[in-house]
This record gives sequence, structure tokens and C-alpha cells, in this order.
Amino acid sequence: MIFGLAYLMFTHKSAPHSVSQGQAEGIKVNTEVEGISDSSGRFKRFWRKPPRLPPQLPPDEKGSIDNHELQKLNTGSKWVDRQQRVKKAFIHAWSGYKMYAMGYDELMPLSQRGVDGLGGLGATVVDALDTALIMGAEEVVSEAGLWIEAHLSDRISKKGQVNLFETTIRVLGGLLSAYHLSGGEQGTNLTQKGPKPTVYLETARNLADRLLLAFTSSPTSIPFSDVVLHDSSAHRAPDGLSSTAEVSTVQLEFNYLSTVSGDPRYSIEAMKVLEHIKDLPKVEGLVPIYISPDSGEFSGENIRLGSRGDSYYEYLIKVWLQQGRNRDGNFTYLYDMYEEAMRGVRHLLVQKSIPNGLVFVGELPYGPKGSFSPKMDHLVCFLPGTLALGATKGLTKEKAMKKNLLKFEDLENLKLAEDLAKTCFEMYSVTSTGLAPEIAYFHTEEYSEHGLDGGNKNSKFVNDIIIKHADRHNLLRPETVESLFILYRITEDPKYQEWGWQIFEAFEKYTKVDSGGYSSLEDVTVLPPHRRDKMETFFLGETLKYFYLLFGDRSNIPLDKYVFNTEAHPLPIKGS
Ligand code: DMJ
Repeated sequence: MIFGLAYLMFTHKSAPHSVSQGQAEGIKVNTEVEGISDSSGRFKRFWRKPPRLPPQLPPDEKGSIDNHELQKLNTGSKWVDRQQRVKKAFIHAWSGYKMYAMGYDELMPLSQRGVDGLGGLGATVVDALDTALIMGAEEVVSEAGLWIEAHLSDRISKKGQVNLFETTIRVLGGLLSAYHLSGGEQGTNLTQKGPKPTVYLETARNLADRLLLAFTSSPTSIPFSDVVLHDSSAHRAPDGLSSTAEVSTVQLEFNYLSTVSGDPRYSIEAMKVLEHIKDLPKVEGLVPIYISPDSGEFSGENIRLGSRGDSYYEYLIKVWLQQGRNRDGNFTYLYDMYEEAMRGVRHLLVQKSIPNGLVFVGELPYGPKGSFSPKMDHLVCFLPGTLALGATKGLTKEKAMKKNLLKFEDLENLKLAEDLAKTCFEMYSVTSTGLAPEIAYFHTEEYSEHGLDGGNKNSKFVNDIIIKHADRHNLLRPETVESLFILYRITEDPKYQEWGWQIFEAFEKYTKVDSGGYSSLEDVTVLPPHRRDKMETFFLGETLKYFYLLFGDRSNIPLDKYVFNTEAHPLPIKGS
């Protein structure tokens, strides 16, 4: 074990700069620092001929900037520029939505109209608001805030069927985050714009009171999947089953609402789900993707960390983290479930591709006795971030090591996190557009298919990753950027920022719509890619927020003080 630990510590030291040649060439040297220029030979000359100072004199005494300081300034302002590019992208996305779809759930940027795909609560407005607060996009804060104040409560009382999970993570989560970030609960007051924080809290309660019916109408602790807002009724999904990830991904939001409202009902109902799942039989901590609200049992044997399974694992650790340093023993079961599940992932789901050994997480569609499928949804790319967070609990790796907080298993999880983040990044690099498909398969001894590569013949991994025709779309999803952000914060390795920038540039190039907004793509393997005419709410709520935070200062929403819900809405950790 001691050798294993030493091995992990040595092999796991991140390379200080593993940016590829092509990437490095694409980096613009910032010109803001006096005496430095990017394209002219002056830059090289500056370095070749250092000023003739007596070597024994420290540079600061001569009033000059030393090389290290200069490099730091240069790098710093490069990321300030890049962060501003993300803010511009956010404003472009918002302006398209505002112009053609204000008040609808989503923008169709090519048809220049709105569509209600999530029940009609203006989901983009609420999903985008805390991103605007974090970026200091004051006009958006004011437009979104005023829309919420004027319309949302009315919509909540009049609209029809909404999905419990989608509405909780996007709308309830967005409102609660906006409440905190605009100064409610003496949170971080990021703005004077928009309505008073209590407007967000009251709207959140109004919504949650109806969503609660999904729990209280069910004969077990497992909620129904849908609620009809106008008649306050709750319903099963057509096949009677709820998704495991959906029922277990509402607790952060309901817990926080109980804390700030003083009403314990929200938290009690939501936590019953996890307490109930704790006692159900599992496969090395892994769970099937369906669960019945009628029997309270899992249904089927399909195990995966992609759709319908993903955020079950994410919330086990995040709900535990949410309780803060003084969390009592009542929550330890969540940490134990998380650790057991990650052991199960490492044992049953992780394999390496051939010929180049990309580490990936596959699926067990027929349970542990059935065959392994080397299929990985882009959704699984949340896992590197969650694993890293679970390992250091939001501290930097350096600090956690110094404080002797990392167990052998934490180091294993951190290593897996870094390997998987690399795979997720390569899912982008391997395609012609530089954007990931919705689903990838991995070439293994047991599984191969020819003629289904991503189109980028220069990628080393073009034969490792297989992309089927039906899976070639890109919905502007956030998971990889989310993991790059968390891994950058935790490992402090700048390669994660560079990878993020490469992905951001690909989004800019292929998904930006001139008249406003960004569009999903039909096929990321062909140039030019066909566009799909939809801007998902999570592009503003998550993808652009994570880019912005990845390129910015680590003190902005620190990971040991906030926990992000699965839709990237930060909620404060108790006592922080
Ligand atoms: C988001 O709504 C959330 O991140 C959810 O957990 C998974 N799917 C989308 C983003 O891809």
C-alpha cells in the first residue's frame, strides 16, 4: 500500500505545461505589458538581449520587472482577455434569446423564434441569471430579474405539466442561486440591478410548494416524475417509472430552500429519497437507471453513469459537502455510498481503449452478469470533476496534501479524474469541428467498428474513438468544461485552461449564429457542420459560466465555500 501511494504521488504530478504545439501556436501573446510585442521580432530581441544590469543587484531594486513577474503578468492578462471573450459570447447568446424568444423556455436561433420545451416557465431567463450575476453582466441581470418579478409567479400558477427534476435543477436552482448572489441571506451582493433578493426567494417557494406534490402524492419515498402546476397534481411518467438520477438530484436545492426559508418540509421530503435508496440492494454501489415510485424498488438492470444515472453519483458527494464542516453523523451514509460507488466504477466500468489507452467509463446494460458496453455518453464527462471534488473536498491538491487529507483512495480517484478529463477532451479533439459528439464508443479487444471515426485524421486517438452516425450531434453541453474547471481549480495545472480555450474557440467557430444566439449541431464530424436550430438553456446556465470561471480568478465562487448544483447554480456550503 505504501508503494502504491508513493507510485500514485509520483506518477500523478501533473505536467506543468502539456499544451500541444498547435495549441501553443494559437495562443496570442498579450501586448498590454510595456516592452513586449507578439508578432514583431521585438519580443524575441527583448528576451535574447537582457538589459545589462549588474547581476548581483535584484531587479526590483533597479525598478525593473523580472522575467518571472513579466511572464505572470502576460499570462494573467491573456486569461483576462479570454474571460472577456466568454462574457461577450454570453451577451451574444442572451441578445439572440431576448430578441426572438424572451419568455420562452429556449431560443431557436435559426428560425428566430422561441419554443417551450420545459413547460413554459421561461427556463432560459432563470438559468442565465446567476451567470449574468457572476460575470457582472448588469444589463442582463436587470432584464432577467425584472422579467422574473413581472411574470414568473403568474406562470407558476397557470402552466401545465413540468418535470420535477428539470424544473428543480434549472428554475428552482437558478432562483435560489440568484437569491444568494444578489445579497439574500447576506450572501454575496454582486449587483444593485434587478429586483430585491426576496422576490427570488418567494418565487422559489411558490414553485417548490407545487413541486413538493411529486413527493407527497407518491405511495413511497420515491417521487413521481411530473407535476401539473395549475391544478397542483402530480403524475407518474407514462411507463410508471422515475429515473434514478432525477429523483436523487433535487436535494441540494430543497435543502437550501429549507435553510433560507426556515421551513423544513422541503428538505425532509427530498432527503427521504436518499435515505430510502441507502437501504436498497446495489451492485458494488452502482444502481440501475430506473426506480418505481410504487414499489420503491429499482427497475431493470441497466447500469450507467450517462443519462438517467449520472447525477445520482454527483449528488451523493455534493449533498454531503453541502452540510459543511460541522456536518453531523446523519449524513455520513452519503459519503459511504459515494465511496462504494466509485470503487464499483473503478472495478466494473473503467477500461482502456486500444491502440492508445484512453481511460473511459463504459456501461452494463444487462447488469453485472451481462456484457460490458464500451459506450460513453458525453454526460459522463461530469465525473472527472466530481471525482476531483470528492477527493480534496474542494481544496487544492497541494493544500490537501500538505494537510495530509488525501487517503490512498482519494489519490486513486484523483488520478482517474485526470485520466477521464483527458479522454473527454480527446472526444472533442478527435472530430473535424473540435466539438464532442453526444455519445462515443471506444475501440477495445472485444469491440471495433471501421469507418466511424471523428474526422480529424491528425488526432492520435482517431482509431480509439468510434462515433456512430446517430450519435454525432452536439447540444452545447457543459460536462467537459465543468470538469476542466474543477480540475483546474484543484490541480492548478494550466493545461486545463488551454484545453478549455481550444473548446471555446470551436464553439465560437461552429455554433455562433450571427443574428444572435448559438446553435446545437447535427454532426460534429463534417465540415461545415449542419446546425440544429436550438440553444439549450444550459449553454447559458452552465457551459458559458464554467468557461468564465475556468479562465478567471480562483476566488470567484471558491469550491470549498460553494457547491454547484447539477445545472451549475452555486449554493453556499453550510457555515461557510
Ligand atoms: C443539464 O441539464 C444538467 O447538467 C444535467 O445534470 C444533465 N444534463 C444537462 C446538461 O447536459
